[in-house]
Amino acid sequence: MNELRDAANIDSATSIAAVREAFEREFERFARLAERGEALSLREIEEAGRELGELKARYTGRKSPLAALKKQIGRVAAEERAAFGQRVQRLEAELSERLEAAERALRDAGARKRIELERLDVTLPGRRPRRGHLHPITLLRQRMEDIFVAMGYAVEDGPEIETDFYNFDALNIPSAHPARSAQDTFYTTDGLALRTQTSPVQIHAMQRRRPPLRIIAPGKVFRRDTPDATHNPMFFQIEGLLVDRHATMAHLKGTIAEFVRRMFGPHTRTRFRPSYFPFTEPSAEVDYSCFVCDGRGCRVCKGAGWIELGGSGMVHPNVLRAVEIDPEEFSGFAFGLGIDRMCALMYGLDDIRLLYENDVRFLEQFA
Ligand code: 2U9
Repeated sequence: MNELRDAANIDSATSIAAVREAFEREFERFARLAERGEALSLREIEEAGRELGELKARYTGRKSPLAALKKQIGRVAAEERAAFGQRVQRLEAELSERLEAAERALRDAGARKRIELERLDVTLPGRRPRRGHLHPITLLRQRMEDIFVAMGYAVEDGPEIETDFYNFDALNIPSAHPARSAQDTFYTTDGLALRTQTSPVQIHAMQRRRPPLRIIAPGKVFRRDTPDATHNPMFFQIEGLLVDRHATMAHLKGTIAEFVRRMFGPHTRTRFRPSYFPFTEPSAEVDYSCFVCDGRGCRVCKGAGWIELGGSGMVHPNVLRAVEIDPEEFSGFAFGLGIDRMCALMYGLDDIRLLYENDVRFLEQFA
């Protein structure tokens, strides 16, 4: 009987060691996993957690070797029972301590990983895209276009690179004219000119559609100027042209007077001064009463009470002849003004180049 008990005790003792050993073998990889939690993916951490749960159930659950050992306590010889019981308890404490530590480590690693992954909080409201707006020159051009369109003018467009015929000859600008020199005009290597005014657009338009016609030609023009506060080698202008039977200087004056009234208010007055341009005869420069002081004189009009608008005149017969319009049957008037200059004046810019620097802090003031 004693022998049998001893055998059972030895058996129990070896079982405890065997269970511990088997646990150690299987648990080892979780101890290592928990240590390098950072290097694992969230899926690996979660998978390890599940497997650890299974290991725990297998070693400490109802049908586990530990449960079997605990049941065995009652069957061990009375004098051995306390010692055996303590050893089983120690094993149990050891297993649950080690399992818990690994569980905690994996849980922490998982939580850290999740925070890391969720650092991009998709529930945050989006950053509103900054709303753009048109360039001040474009805004001003559109205002002018609207006024002329309302007066029956069509908006025409054309190339920025032209032959000498369209940029000069058809406009009655003689070959010897200084504007044609490479000093004043940009030429390509094959002898084409960057248009120095938008008039060539209107030469094309007159060739394409016969009079009567009313057109405006807004766009970029190029002149070989050294940039300074009031000059830029590229700037914008808008030109207008009317060709019809019996068109007179009175129509020109009435048209421009109405334009400035619509542009600056109904009280705005105009003034015409004689001038000279090769493409118009007679020619006149146009001033309008200052939109700030209404003619009394201020800083904007430099005390004059008047602001220069641009040039104008009756289309030169040679220009009409160049596009095969009979100057005996038709006459026309034309005018031109610089958009940049007007823009600078209206917004009180002291330097025209600001309009081309593309500094958003400047441009967004025109939203
Ligand atoms: C055709 C015939 C004649 C357009 C005209 C001006 C006078 C003029 C300047 C104003 C300031 C250019 O931007 S600026 O430097 N323009 O003074 N322009 S008459 O005359 C034309 C146009 C087209 C076929």
